[in-house]
Amino acid sequence: MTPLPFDDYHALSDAECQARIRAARQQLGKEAVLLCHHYQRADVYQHADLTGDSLKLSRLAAETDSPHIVFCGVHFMAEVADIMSRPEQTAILPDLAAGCSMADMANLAKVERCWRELGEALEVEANFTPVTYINSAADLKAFCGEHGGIVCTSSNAGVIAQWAFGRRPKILFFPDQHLGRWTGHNMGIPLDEMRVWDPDLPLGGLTPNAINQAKILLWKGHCSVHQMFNKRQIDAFRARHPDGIVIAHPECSFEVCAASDHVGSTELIVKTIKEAPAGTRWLVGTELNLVERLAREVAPQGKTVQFMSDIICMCSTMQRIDPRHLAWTLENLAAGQLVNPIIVPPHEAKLAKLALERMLALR
Ligand code: CIZ
Ligand code: SF4
Repeated sequence: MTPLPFDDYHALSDAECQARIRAARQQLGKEAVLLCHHYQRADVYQHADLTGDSLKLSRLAAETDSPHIVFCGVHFMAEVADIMSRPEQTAILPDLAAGCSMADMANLAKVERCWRELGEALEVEANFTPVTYINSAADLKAFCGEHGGIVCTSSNAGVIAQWAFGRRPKILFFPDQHLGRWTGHNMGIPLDEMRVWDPDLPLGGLTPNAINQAKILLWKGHCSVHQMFNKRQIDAFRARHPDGIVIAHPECSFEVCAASDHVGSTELIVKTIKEAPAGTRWLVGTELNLVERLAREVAPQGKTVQFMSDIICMCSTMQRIDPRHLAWTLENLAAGQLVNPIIVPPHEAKLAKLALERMLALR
């Protein structure tokens, strides 16, 4: 049997898609569990069994009995779900084009070259702990597993960095320079001891002396969504609403984080605003779908939630998981056809799991 072709779904109306998603889910029952990341669009999010950040979702997925984990998120998240779930479970990404532009800013060839070049400047395995943000491909997590390194998320980066410094005096942090810088800053590391490694320049654009003096090398990567926020937007909000509270994701620039009242992961942003006193007003620097959903949820308590940017910026890759792709995936599953499974090669999965488990052991 060949899978149902996606082309047949292009012409479906939104209402038809929604009805077909519901029918397929009914038919599948416990055969499939549907996970949705906080950044997922509302017309997909409404079908979620489980919601959360990438880490929470992977933990929850592994706890379910369902053989099929339909991950409405981006590629690296489905990889983590595959690695952390039981062998008989399969992670599925409804559209394989749902990548993460930040994760794509580092790849294994470039990280291996960086490691080699650092090895020419000093004894790299004795000096650097590699730390990868969870927003990275599985082979980079495996690299960390193999070289005494670890994975971090935006919720636990501080604890992870402490662990890393406990093992070796320096950190190579990839792929998000902003999360790395903010984490180092919170540990009291001066900005000039955190240097950007540009993977497109020889020796990262640094001198051996600069490398020797640095505590953290920050990979030159960033999130295209979170770079849309700036301090001018915060200043304008504070001028209009002196009692307003500003909360930002650590993928935002250092300037934005430093000008905010709170900085934290999506889980922290959601929790902080949900638990805040009635009547408070918030400016939020993270993805639009999350902010709009949160605004609707807390409006009945008289809380006002406003998006930080004046222009619309969504995670366009996450957005690719739309009702058409979801209907296509689920109807194929209901017909006994597996489409878009995400399978991390076993050798890579084993090393990546080592780096993930080192993280999970810490919290
Ligand atoms: O780890 C995640 O889910 C991401 C991408 C962000 C966050 O802060 O939760
Ligand atoms: Fe990647 Fe940015 Fe999208 Fe998060 S918001 S998944 S970091 S592109």
